Amino acid sequence: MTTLVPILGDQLSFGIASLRGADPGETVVLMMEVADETTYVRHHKAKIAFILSAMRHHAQALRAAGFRVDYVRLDDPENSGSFTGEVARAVARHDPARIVVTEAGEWRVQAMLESWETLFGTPVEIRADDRFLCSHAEFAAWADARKQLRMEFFYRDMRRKTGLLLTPDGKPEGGQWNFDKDNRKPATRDLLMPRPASFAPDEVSRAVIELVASRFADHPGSLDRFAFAVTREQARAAQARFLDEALPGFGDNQDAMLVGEPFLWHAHLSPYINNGLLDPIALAHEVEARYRAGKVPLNAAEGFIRQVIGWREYVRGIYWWTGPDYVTRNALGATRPLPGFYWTGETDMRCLAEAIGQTLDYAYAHHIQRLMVTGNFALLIGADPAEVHRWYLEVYADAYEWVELPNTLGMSQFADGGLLGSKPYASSGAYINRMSDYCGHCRYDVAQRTGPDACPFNSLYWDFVDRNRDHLDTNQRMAMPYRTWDKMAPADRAALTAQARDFLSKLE
Ligand code: FAD
Ligand code: DLZ
Ligand code: SF4
Repeated sequence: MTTLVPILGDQLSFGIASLRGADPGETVVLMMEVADETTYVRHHKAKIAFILSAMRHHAQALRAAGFRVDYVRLDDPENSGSFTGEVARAVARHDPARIVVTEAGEWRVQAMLESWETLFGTPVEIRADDRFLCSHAEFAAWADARKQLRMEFFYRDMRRKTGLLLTPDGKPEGGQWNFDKDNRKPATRDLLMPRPASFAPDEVSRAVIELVASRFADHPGSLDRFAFAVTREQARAAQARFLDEALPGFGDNQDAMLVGEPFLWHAHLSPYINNGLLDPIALAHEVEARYRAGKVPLNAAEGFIRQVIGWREYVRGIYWWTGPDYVTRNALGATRPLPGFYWTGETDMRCLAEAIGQTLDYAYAHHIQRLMVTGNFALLIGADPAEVHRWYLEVYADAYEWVELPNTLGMSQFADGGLLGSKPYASSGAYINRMSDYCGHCRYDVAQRTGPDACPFNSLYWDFVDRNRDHLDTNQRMAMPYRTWDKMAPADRAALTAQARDFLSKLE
């Protein structure tokens, strides 16, 4: 009685639901490197290499634990190129009595899983992915009961559910649920700045890198700085390094940006959390333990825990609750193509050159770079949200649709009309100047709004506000910008509009 257990590339957790209770003697684990997954968008080369290398190492670890693993490589001449095609071939090879699989991380793949029972005439059990705190049903019950969704209230429920950072009588530690207002310090250079752990590619990674370099030469990004953890042990070492060195400064520096510093005090753990090498809930408990041991301040511990049990769970909830057509939303009617420099980093706007350049080098940018630099610029120019979504899904090593799409389309591009967040994350150059040293290294002057040296973000911001008045002027949180715009002298408004339109007309 063989059970076939397909394990997808983001299901590399030993405790994955589909393997729970499995008898290694009667189980065949199927892992599949397939062309459909590597090319449904043009993933960054390093992202593909990371995912495939981690899969190959996970297969070795499962074998060491006594499982029989049927592993299909990308260059296997018989490879059909799709999950469904590979499960079909595996059914023919192993004649399983049943298939057990953990639900997929996105609608596209979930539809495949749901087709298998009819296609193969074999019983298929699809198990819930319980690596998350909040089930789909629980999120739906929470969201259906509300007129307006706000992460902050969802987050408090997750704190209560886990008991994280609560006093013995159930109150938030420090008397507040959220210490975000303490987490907005601009970055200053520090010789002792933490560095995330990096790992020289081993033989398995080197083989994958070679495969990716030849097969995906036209995909964006570089393989030259590949230093990802690809085993559970390495990912745990990366986690330990973060907890010891960067976490204490995480809160204070969370929104900061510095030229030539891609990582700052951020964890750089999302690729490992999202593919299953690390357990996010255990990590949140570790962070709490560091706080209770007096090793990290409350604003750092709370800030980090909020990202993991708040934002991460909330965006997943939104993704599954809104349905497969969330991706088509375009509340602001934006249609402009993304400029070509998103794939090269070649622009004289220093903030964008930094954020995009490091993205192409490392398949990584931190949250504020994604939101307030590349996301903000795309929003201001009126870029097509579907295209912006594709770009983010391609270029980040941590990007899977369930987490990337709500962050991009909802939080960053306001294309869901304010379902996920209460106001557009649009800003002039002043925000970037306050939180970074980019402007001091830029050919533009952040203090100027018009003229050849004016920072483009300034006029683009006001043009965005003016252009989207029909969509935004009933939003309470936009009242101030509209008041300011209306109070401006007509000649100033006209000059800003002309400046922005001239800039936009010259974008590719
Ligand atoms: P840290 O800043 O150190 O944060 C700690 C952890 O919290 C992260 O590892 C991550 O697991 C979690 N986290 C933080 N913020 C979020 C969030 N908004 N949503 C979900 N998890 C969060 N994150 C992804 O994991 N995958 C994506 O594809 C992705 N796309 C994004 C697109 C846009 C436009 C924006 C604005 C944000 C996106 N994020 C995405 C969220 C966030 O930027 C990344 O999780 C974070 O930068 C990962 O780096 P880190 O591990 O150093 O995170
Ligand atoms: C992202 C990705 C890539 C690039 N390649 C593979 C692959 O070859 N095999 C695989 O199992 N998974 C891959 N993945 C991750 C899947 O796309 C991910 O598991 C699904 O999006 C989950 O819904
Ligand atoms: Fe970016 Fe403007 Fe600052 Fe240049 S001046 S780095 S374009 S915000």
